Amino acid sequence: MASRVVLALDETDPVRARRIAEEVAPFVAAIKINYPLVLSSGLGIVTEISKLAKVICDFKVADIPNTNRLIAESVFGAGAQGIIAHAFPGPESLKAIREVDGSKDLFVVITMSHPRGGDFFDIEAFCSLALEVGATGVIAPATRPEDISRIRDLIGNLKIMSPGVGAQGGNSKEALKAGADFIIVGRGIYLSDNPAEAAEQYSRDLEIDD
Ligand code: NUP
Repeated sequence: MASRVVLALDETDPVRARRIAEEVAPFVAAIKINYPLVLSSGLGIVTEISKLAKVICDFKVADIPNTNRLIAESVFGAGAQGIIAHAFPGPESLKAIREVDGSKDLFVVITMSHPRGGDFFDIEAFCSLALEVGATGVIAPATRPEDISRIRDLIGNLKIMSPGVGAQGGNSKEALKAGADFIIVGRGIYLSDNPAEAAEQYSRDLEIDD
């Protein structure tokens, strides 16, 4: 059975983060690493964890094409399989990431999961941008399944990864029913007493045939 769960490893203690990654890796499709862990532990943590699981760097890259390219070179060079970028800087900024290494995964943020997190995001324009640049997939909020459904209709078969499950109030099954391929869970796993068990439980709840 393939897991549809992505761990958001926002644990800032590198020792704990390494231990959680080792325990949880067998039960997740990927481990998402964001600024809190890299700022506390250095980019080397991406290399270490990418030996245990597929790593997606959630750096919400949002710069001019040249800077996006430099960031993507570092991230992919460190061993990450994927990167998350913002859409609003436009097609050239996203294409610059794609051109670093077309075999890596690029996920584009369409709208965000927190309260009023969608106020400044243009779902339709960002979905067409994700298609135009050949993104692997998009980030869409489990806290607003109605947005996931709308995004699914706009992006065809691009992958949808949905954060906001658990601590932010979103429901994993609702997100999948609305069209998500993967759910992203952070605190619901890494703050639990038994992260491996929590990850396995989230994963089992969403079981699908390979
Ligand atoms: O819209 C978004 N919402 C969100 O929570 C886009 C994201 N990338 N995230 C990230 O997902 C957030 O930065 C964190 O790393 C993770 C959710 O963590 P948690 O709320 O499950 O602890």
